[in-house]
Amino acid sequence: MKPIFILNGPNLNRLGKREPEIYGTTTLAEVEAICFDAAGDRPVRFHQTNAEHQLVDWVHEAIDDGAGILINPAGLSFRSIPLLDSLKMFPGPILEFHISNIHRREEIYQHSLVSKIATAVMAGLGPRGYAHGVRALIDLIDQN
Ligand code: DHK
Repeated sequence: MKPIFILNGPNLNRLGKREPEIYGTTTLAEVEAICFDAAGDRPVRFHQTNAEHQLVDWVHEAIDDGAGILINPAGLSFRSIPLLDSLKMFPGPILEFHISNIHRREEIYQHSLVSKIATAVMAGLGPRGYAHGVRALIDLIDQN
């Protein structure tokens, strides 16, 4: 069974301490455990990086190996053409996930380039919302 790729962008390694009023107090390690639990017997590759090129490299791995991608591009959502171009090559479902509701935040956070290619977008469910994202992605995979 092909794995799902759960990819997280810059600053998400600081979850739990980073602006808890926006992102909550759940740590990235706890988010990872939530994702593995929600995935059941579906294999998971869970990554976080602060580097754009590393995120692109993981998307390339998913192109060759992955059944689906759940991605929180974080700040790379809004300006990264290399990330958008890599996602365009992915043949399976892509679920874009944001912990916060980016549409009611500052203007700079309201126009995601990734949304132009994502199969579905989730935003505002908080860090525990990753579980819903994983289950929704698996459902999209099973529909294919
Ligand atoms: C996370 C970030 O780091 C921000 O740059 C995005 C996103 C929002 C989130 O809500 O998960 O704007």
